[in-house]
Amino acid sequence: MNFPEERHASEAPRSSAKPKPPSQQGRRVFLGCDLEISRRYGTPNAGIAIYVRAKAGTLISQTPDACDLGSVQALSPGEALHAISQVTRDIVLGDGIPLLIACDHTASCSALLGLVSASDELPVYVYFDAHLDLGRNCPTGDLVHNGGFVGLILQENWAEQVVNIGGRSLMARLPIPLPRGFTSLALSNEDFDSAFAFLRGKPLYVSIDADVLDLARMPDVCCPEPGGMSPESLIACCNWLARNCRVLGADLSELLPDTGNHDGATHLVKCLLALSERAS
Ligand SMILES: [Mn+2]
Repeated sequence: MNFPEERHASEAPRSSAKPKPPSQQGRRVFLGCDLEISRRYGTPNAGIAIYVRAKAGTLISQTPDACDLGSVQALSPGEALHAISQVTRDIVLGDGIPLLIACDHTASCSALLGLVSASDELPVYVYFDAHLDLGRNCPTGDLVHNGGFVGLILQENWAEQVVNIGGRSLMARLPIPLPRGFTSLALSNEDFDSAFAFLRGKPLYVSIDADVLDLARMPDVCCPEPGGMSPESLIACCNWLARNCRVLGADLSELLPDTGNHDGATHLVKCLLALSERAS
């Protein structure tokens, strides 16, 4: 992958430029956001990145090439959006893979923008989600929220194409024409080689909404929908994408604290680690 000019030695070091942390090179870099950005739908989950660390922090610290920058320090959703974008950009410029743990799904937009600003190629935006988040039931232009941000990504051309996996909500099933550049795949089996053939070799940004998982197995999600993917199928899918595409960054959102022994946090962090596993 080519990087923007500021990465070249001849351009570097300007006194105002932040040096690239060498510890990030080639690493999976976790980043949290504990503030809700723009929740229109579902149960609020502020503080979820701290919760996920409490449940799955050991998994991160025991992964040799992973590190955790902690949560962005922000006093408002606007500040959080800006911080996520800046830090994601820095991670990508340092040749790391950003892995965001956020509250509402809107935060994904910000990480995608940070990644795009640091790269000379537009990724495919792949998101696992029971909902399409296209804002098709909202007034025109009302897209900056967790039920419309994918419509914003399409409208602003922030991705080469957009691919939903696991859409099953009522809106997702309505026979309304889908926007150009958008695909929704309902995986009925695990023949990923044929289902994902069109993604092979492409640069991806992958976003996981916890509600893609089977509600019976993982009920602790902000916008529950009956049915869904098994946890085993989701991780198999993540492994396929990591092996056959170039995953440049990923995120996780819309999870609630565990009400039983489902341990969605640990499973979903494993999915982020699977996605960011680079062939050595
Ligand atoms: Mn959703």
